[in-house]
Amino acid sequence: MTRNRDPQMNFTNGLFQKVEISKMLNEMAGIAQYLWEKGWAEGSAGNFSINVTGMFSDTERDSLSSNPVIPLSGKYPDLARALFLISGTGTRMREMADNPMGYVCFVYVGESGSDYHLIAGNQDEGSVKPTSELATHLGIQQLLIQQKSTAKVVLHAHVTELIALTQLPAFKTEEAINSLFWSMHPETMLFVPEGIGFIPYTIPGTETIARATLQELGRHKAIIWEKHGCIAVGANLAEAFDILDILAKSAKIYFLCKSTGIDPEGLSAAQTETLRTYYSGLSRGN
Ligand code: 2HA
Ligand code: ZN
Repeated sequence: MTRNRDPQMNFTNGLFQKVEISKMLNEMAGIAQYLWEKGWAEGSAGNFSINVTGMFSDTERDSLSSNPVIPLSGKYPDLARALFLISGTGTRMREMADNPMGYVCFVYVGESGSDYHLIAGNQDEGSVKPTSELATHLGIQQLLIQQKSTAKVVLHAHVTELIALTQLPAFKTEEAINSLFWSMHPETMLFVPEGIGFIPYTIPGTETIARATLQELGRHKAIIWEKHGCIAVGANLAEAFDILDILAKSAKIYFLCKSTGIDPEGLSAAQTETLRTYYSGLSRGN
């Protein structure tokens, strides 16, 4: 029998035994299943990151420094010694739904903010590396910290209905696409009163898309990447998912109406503004 000679390795394994983390794995499995069923996670599409720094003590996190170190392409000084649970690159959401631990990894950012220690979820089955959109996730996570946001989760998915909207010339501006959302489904005003940010087509996974996304996320909690997909932030996975779901519903209503050959009526600009005033007096979820 092999003996555990390295107490730090013990804790590394213990990461997944934390009650909060096992609850989170259950939530991940549920959301991964929804993303797959909705058709928003074809192949290995979709990814997420969760800031779990607060769930571990400084000592526990520091002990993770014994894990392999990997340089980052950017520098994230505000993420120094922060810990994230991140979906693995090449991960199929439909597989994650059955075995969340096998398709996630922990990313522990080093002191300098320019490298990280990798702890794969399923160490028995080889290492899981973080999503190809890591730069975007870390950039957003850093912004959330700078903004003292309560959001801990960044979720990316290929929401079919929203991608389809970005294929239509009429909806390629932030103003046009938000007017559509609010006018097709009034509840989008409750979930995203500030509207979504619109980012013209850029190659996925690049620093360029990460930078453009950051600029927009200063003012929005959801972003659409033209002809690619969306990003939403939330206090937890369910909250980020809800935002995408409600926006998708709005887009779906539009397409359903159009499929009859008749243009939808929508809310008028005046009705939308009255709704904005009404909802701004209510807390979300009412
Ligand atoms: O995770 O969706 O944008 C794969 C992707 C890349
Ligand atoms: Zn994508």
